[in-house]
Amino acid sequence: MKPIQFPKTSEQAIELESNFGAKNYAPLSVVVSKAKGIWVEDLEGHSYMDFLSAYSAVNQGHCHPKIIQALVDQAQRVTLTSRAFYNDKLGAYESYMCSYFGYDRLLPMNTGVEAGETAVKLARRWGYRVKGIPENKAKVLFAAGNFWGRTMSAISSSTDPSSFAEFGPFMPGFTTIPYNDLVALETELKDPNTAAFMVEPIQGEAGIIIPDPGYLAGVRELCSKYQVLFLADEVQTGLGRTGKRLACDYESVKPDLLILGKALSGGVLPVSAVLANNEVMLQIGPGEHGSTFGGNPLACAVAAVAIQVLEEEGMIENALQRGIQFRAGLEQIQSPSIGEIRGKGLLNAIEMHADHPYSASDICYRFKKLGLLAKPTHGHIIRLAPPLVITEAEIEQALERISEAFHAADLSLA
Ligand code: IF1
Repeated sequence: MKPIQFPKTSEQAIELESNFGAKNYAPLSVVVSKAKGIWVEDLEGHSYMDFLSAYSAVNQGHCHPKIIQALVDQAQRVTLTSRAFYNDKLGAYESYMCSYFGYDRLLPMNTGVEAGETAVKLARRWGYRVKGIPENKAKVLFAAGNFWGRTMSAISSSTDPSSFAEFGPFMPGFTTIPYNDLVALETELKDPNTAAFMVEPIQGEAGIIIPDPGYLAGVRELCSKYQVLFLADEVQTGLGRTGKRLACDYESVKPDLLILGKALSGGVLPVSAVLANNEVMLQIGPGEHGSTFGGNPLACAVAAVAIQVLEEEGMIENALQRGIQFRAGLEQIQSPSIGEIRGKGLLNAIEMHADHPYSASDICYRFKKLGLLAKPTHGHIIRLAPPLVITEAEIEQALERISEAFHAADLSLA
């Protein structure tokens, strides 16, 4: 068989995908061929500031040298043993993570949604065996506007038709309640069959929706009061993204189950995890859950360093400070199209007036021509989330490009 021929131009790359790929994405027309830190480069050598960070999977910056070195070193020893045997990295990684996040145990998976599924299974099993919910009657609550992946369970809890339409029938036992609404939450918590409430501390896909101060503390208090597990989906908000180790840290609340993914590997390979204490985690025994790649030594070696560099290189504090700088700069951009600017740390969004003559997509296309990559969510919201290694000067450079894009768009309407 002939060896594979990779494209030499962006046009060739796009055409190949157009001719042979599934159509489950409509990417921005940029073809990334290499990346380092906050910068990505296309096949023609144009550089761009990455303000999406692969949806917060490259918090540590693209191709972080220490993470790549951990990958290369481990890849030359052993990459996958399956869990039929032990490997020499998983136990140390579990111990390291449990100590870092303050839980008894860790269950390793690969993608964020697998960790979410794992958390729901643990919650249901705990509901039956500890809370005493009748078999197959466990209810799990989710917040409207949630996004935790694309599996049948995840879309069964979704309120976004683009996620669930025409994929039914759906997983039973899931109820959605309004986000940021403690009264609605308490009403559902009173149902003795409620086992868990899964919630993002800040909703990502919904458009960087930040709940009122006290919401997370209220969730914690009410879940404890009604013996319901609080599952925090920190796949996108975790690992420094919002300027704290976890977004839950803003209110010093500790969820019963912590769901991590994305930047857990620094964007190098899929690594996710659920952390919980013994009362929950030990409800699943040998042979009752697992995954071929879950807990593989390559993932453990990479993830350990991905966490280490977050701390060693002060990325979390940098996210806090750069976020303050970034939002202050965004507020200076006087454009009639800009409605609200919001965010925490380096998870930010510009919400444009939905009826404005130009769209978020138009602006993102202008960003691209000015050397900055971002993607709209829900039509008129632009998510702006660069890697946490971004410097003060690079924030200023990005603000210049963002400001220029809006002013050029406004001038085009004059
Ligand atoms: C796509 C969105 C972001 C997540 C939260 C779990 C998962 C995700 C809070 C599942 C994944 C990804 C999925 C990816 C794009 C991206 C995304 F736009 F889809 F919604 F980030 F906002 N919890 N989010 O955000 O993790 O299984 O993907 O590893 O589907 O296009 P995963």
